[in-house]
Parts: sequence; structure tokens; C-alpha cells
Amino acid sequence: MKAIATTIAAALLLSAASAATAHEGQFSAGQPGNAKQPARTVKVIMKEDGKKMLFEPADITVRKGEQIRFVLENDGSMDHEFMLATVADNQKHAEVMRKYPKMEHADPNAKRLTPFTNGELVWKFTKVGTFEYACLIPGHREAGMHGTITVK
Ligand SMILES: [Cu+2]
Repeated sequence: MKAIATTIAAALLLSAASAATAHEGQFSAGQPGNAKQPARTVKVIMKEDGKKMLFEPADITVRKGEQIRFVLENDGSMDHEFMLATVADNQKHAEVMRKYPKMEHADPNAKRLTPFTNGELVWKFTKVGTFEYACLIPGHREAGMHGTITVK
């Protein structure tokens, strides 16, 4: 009986650890920016529209090496978040969030905003490719809350 309890405890620890690693060091879209360095400002609005949820704009193009100051504005009536990664990482991360819906992010590539609040995220795009910003609160990405960043 004690062995079973130990196994369960170990399994719980493991799943907590994998949830934590999903949040660490995975900066697939580049690297955290330096707010003291010049940056181009890009405003992104989060909102709901009927059953849809969206970001405006839904497409952003940046140059490799460019630093962007995302000025985020939640115009919706719910919490929303801006999570910057690859599509694959966001899909994986969304799975984890379905299991742990109360998960909060303190990562430099993410910002969560309560209704009618603003926030900023400075990011340096060091890699050419296609990346995504998405709201990973369960159901939101599926309702349309994702946008594409093309780095050229
Ligand atoms: Cu959302």
C-alpha cells in the first residue's frame, strides 16, 4: 500500500514538473527584449465579437533582429492573454492549460490582461520564420484568438 502511494506521489510530481518545463526556456520566437533599447511599437487589441474572440491585427510582419514593443489592450469582457511562440508550441501549451486551467504565466513571452486593461511586452525577433501569438485560456484560441507573425 505504501509503495502504491509513493508511485502516485511520484507520478503527480512528474506531471507537475512537465507542466513547469512547458513554461521555461521555450522562447521559440526569439528572445525577451530589452526595454532600454529602441523598439517599434505595435498595438494589439484583444476582444470578443459574438462567439468569436480575436486579436487585431491578426497578422504582423517584422524584420529579423527587430525589437517590437507590443502595446496590448484588452477591450473584451474576459481575461485574455498574449502568448508568443511557434504554432506547435502554442498547441502543446494549450493542451497543458486544458489540464491546468488555473495556470498563470509569468514568462517574458506572455502577458495576461484582465478586462479593459493594458500591458506591454518587448520582444526581439532573432529568427526568420512564422510564429504565433495566441490566447491559451481554454477555448479562446479555438474561438479565433490567434495571430501570425512573419519574420523576414
Ligand atoms: Cu482569450
